[in-house]
Amino acid sequence: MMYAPVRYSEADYPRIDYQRREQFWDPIRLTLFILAIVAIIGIAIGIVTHFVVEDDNSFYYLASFKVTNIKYKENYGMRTSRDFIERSHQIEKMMSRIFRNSSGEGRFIKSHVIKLSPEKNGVNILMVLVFRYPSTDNTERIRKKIERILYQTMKTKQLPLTINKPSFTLTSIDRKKMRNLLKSRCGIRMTSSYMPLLAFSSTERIVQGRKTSMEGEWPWQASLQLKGKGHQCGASLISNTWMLTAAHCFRKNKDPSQWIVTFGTTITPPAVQRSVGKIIIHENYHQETNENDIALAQLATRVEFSNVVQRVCLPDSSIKLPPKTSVFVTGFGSIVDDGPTQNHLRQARVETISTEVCNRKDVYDGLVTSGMLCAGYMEGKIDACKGDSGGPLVYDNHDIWYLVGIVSWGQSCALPKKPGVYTRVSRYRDWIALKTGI
Ligand code: 4AZ
Repeated sequence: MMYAPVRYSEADYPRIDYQRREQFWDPIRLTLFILAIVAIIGIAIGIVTHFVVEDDNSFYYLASFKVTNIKYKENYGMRTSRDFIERSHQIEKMMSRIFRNSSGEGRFIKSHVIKLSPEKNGVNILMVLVFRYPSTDNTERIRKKIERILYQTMKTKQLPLTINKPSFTLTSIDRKKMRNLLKSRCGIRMTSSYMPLLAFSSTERIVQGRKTSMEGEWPWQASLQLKGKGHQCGASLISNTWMLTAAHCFRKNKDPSQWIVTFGTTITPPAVQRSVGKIIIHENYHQETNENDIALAQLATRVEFSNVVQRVCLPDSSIKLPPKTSVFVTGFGSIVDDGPTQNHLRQARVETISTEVCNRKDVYDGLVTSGMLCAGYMEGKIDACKGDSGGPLVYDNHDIWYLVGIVSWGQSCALPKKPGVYTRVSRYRDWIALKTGI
């Protein structure tokens, strides 16, 4: 069908104009317009994030004060003593109670007691406090705020410890100073104690563990590698030169010059690398029975402690972990029996199992001796495996981590009634002191 040709007249112009306007929103212009809107929203979010999140800075303070309602005990001088640990925990808990509610959501991060010293009619306490405030806030203003909160709480709340107000001093310190102060303490992670340990809910498969997500989560973990052959075993840093590992790691090669050590959550690239200067294998290590499966390796040059490299605490010989205590094993070992080494560090939560149960006929039938510790699950599924050997089994006592076991042996990995067997570190406390002076 044909139409008669259109005759344009003046009256038609508005229509043409209308059509032009419609064409303005052609696909290219529309895309550009949407992109511009997205960019504006992005920049706005960026600005907000910059002020709210990125600029959220940590502020460190050194607090010193006298507590008058307790008496000094000699063991307070020894940081690994039960007395020191219990008292420090009480003080840290009190600080958390004071600041967690009053200083605003998430402002108070953590506190650590550095030193307890004798004081006439009481005990002097030196501790660090970590807060997070936007960096637009100034150090002095925050210091005043902290003091105000503390004094207010002292007036209004019944605290377990009586703080002598005139003795209280609060000094702002920088991150480096704080790290130096905490250097004297072992088993501390520089991650917030609020960070969740997701291994509880993980479905990933050490065997059925999970990848550690944060650098510095297990800062004492080391990888022992043979030159040219790669990762062989795990190890744990116990001072700035000494590491604890399993004797069986050196079965094939005891020559220190053939070994290197790396730290960090990945083997490649490592955060820090060192040569090995010395290897000390327990004199009574028995390959056939796995007894005394413990060795020391000394780094050729010391490591600097940092957020990602830190030493773990050694437990007193008196430490007792009841059955079903929650502990963590970490390593670069395989995730299936006879599988390959993992480049990314993994962790798994396991539970201690009594030697009595572990020695049952249907479990290890008497093979577990007093220098060994069983951990895992009777139903299997979660366990250390090949390549995790020599690595740490650690216990968290109020945010301070202790090396309670060294991955040693087991029948295969994660089988029912065949839990992991670890060297019981507390049994070797004197041997370690004898060899290293630690
Ligand atoms: C190993 O071969 C090994 N399931 C280490 C740990 C365990 C088993 C074997 C524990 O090095």
